[in-house]
Amino acid sequence: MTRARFLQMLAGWILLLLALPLRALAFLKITPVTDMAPRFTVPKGATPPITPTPRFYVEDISGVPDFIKAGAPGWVLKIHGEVETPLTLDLQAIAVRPQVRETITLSCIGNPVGGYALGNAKWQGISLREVLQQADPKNSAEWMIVRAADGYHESIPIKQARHRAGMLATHMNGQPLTKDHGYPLRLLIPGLYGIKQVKWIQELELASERLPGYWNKKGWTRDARVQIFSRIDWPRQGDTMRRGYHKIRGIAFAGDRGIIRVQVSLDEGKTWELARLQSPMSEYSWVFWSLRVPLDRGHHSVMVRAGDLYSGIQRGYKRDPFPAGVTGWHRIEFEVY
Ligand SMILES: Nc1nc2c(c(=O)[nH]1)N[C@H]1C(S)=C(S)[C@@H](COP(=O)(O)O)O[C@H]1N2
Ligand SMILES: [Mo]
Repeated sequence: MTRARFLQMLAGWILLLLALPLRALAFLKITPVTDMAPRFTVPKGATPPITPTPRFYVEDISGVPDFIKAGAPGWVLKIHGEVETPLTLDLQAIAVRPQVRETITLSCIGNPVGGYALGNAKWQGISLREVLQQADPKNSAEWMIVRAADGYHESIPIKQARHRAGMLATHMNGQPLTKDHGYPLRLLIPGLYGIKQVKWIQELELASERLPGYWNKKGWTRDARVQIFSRIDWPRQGDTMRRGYHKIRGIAFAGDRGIIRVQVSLDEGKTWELARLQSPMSEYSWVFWSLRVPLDRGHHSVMVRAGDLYSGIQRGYKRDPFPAGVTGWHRIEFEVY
């Protein structure tokens, strides 16, 4: 063993010992989210309908891999395993296939109530469903295992992988994917949290058994279906404003299930008023809601909840992001003078 290797090991053990108390707390549910840490910014003004790429949240286990930093020389995507026709696609082969475009909102499963670790972008790429059709999975293929250049991996049931809008994306907001967001190729399947939307993809393996995903091995959900989410964007916590009419507004999102209503309460949940919905940019995009209300002098609170096509109204029960995404209503307080 070299000296450098020994020191590296020693550092590893010390870090592990330091991490142990944190882990113990995680078990007690005091700090349940120890290492899922999406990086995001809270926009100063109104939330733009399409999140500009530089302001789109970023989340990954160890940053951009060196191979990608170097420009991913000789990169290919391998589709193999339980298929009749294994495929190898390079960037040229991907560029000449029919292109699909869709607006899809992406949310980190670690996003807290009222949080900003979600963004909406216009994606372009090739249809995952068509690639799978061409590879021709055998009957034994139940799972699609996705592997990436940073060692990250996920398993997706083949039925979900065949989602009609599932995409292998090369472009985001009209530009080639940035390295942060998965250059040269990332997965996007509407309805699922970010943990399934693998960046820097190198391999799709069709298999009869699933391989537990990176986060699943740490106790997070195995299916990662997006929970209904709604957020108040204006007013902000602690704002002050003059008495009179004001427009409360925000966003709501439910993966691929479509928001059908948003309700707002100004009396701690005793009564709920129906907000106005803007038409969504796509079936898979967040929607903007607003409600014009008269406000009298005093201290106020506002809460929001949303409903989708299939799961009724958002539950008020506050649950941490771990292990399956937050539930609970966003609530803020403000003053009127
Ligand atoms: N290869 C790889 N893909 C990944 C991850 C990762 O760590 N490695 N993190 C996932 C998580 S948890 C999220 S929320 C999304 C975030 O995508 P973004 O950084 O483009 O916003 O990427 C997903 N894809
Ligand atoms: Mo995430």
